[in-house]
Amino acid sequence: MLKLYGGARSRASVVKWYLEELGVDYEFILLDMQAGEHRQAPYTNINPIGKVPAIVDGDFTLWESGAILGYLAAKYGGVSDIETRAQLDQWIDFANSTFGSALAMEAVRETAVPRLLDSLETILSDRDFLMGSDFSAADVALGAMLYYGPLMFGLSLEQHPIVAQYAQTLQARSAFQTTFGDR
Ligand SMILES: N[C@@H](CCC(=O)N[C@@H](CS)C(=O)NCC(=O)O)C(=O)O
Repeated sequence: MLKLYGGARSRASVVKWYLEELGVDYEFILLDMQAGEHRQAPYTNINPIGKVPAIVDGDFTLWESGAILGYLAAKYGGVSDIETRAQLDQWIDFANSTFGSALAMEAVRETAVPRLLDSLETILSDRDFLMGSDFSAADVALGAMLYYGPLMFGLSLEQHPIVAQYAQTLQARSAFQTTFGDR
């Protein structure tokens, strides 16, 4: 069975959400991050960088939540063509890197985040999900940022009602509720 390694409130939840969406059987292995289990062997044999999440799927090991989402989409989510996979990676990179960095970096947050939200407001005005009419791993990556943003960085979606509605729709999904609902 696929093993997902994470900490009690960690980005492993992003991967957990998508595994729940896909209905893939998995075992969640909770590391005691307070005790530094993620920075010691045996976990560093799985992720030598010492961060979570990571997965072990049979003989295959992978870390970085974005890479894991792309892998799961290809292996269990029916994404088989190169172009679709590339567009998925584009959105996952956008969420985790471009949007995530803008949110996390205080020096640019106030200017960069509204600009990105303006673009998303336009993009999401003609589609339900980032990849079009179907929910995908891209929505997990961005949806997680739109969930963590208000909690951790004071992100407000008040000026961006389409993005706010998109975030609400994602958070109403049962797989999201199963993953984040008890927080
Ligand atoms: N870009 C990475 C971020 C991984 C990351 O920073 N994880 C945090 C937990 S949310 C971590 O392992 N922190 C422990 C540490 O840095 O010691 C991903 O999305 O997988």
